[in-house]
Amino acid sequence: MRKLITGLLAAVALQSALAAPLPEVTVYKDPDCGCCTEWVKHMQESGFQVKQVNTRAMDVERQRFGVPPHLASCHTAKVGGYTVEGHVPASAVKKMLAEKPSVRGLTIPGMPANAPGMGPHIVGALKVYTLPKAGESSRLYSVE
Ligand SMILES: [Cu+2]
Repeated sequence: MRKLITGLLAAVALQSALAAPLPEVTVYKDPDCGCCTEWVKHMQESGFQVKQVNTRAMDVERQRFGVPPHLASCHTAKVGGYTVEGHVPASAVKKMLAEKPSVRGLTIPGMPANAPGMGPHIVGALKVYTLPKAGESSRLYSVE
């Protein structure tokens, strides 16, 4: 019985965590980047409020947010204290916000054709990696 109650309480806690309002996303991107704008639309359609910051110095922003060149993509976002690099699907961002992993954030390095904002998202074929904290290494976070 106690197990059942604990389980129910956990379910309720998870549900209220999921129902919590999504934090605002701030996206740093080049003003001429078309796929970056498409990713912004994807995030908005997934329920996020998105603030856009146009800049011609993305390499400076990436350095500021701790994104190493080999994990870099076209735009960098901040959400809930995490950094999100590139065309990471909203589903993975929501998973991270719910799970609160001890990482700097998430990335999809480069610009794969099947990622949201690039082309049709082939669900189950998109690998999302962690943006590691200093001294740690990147690992696979989820397949979306
Ligand atoms: Cu892109």
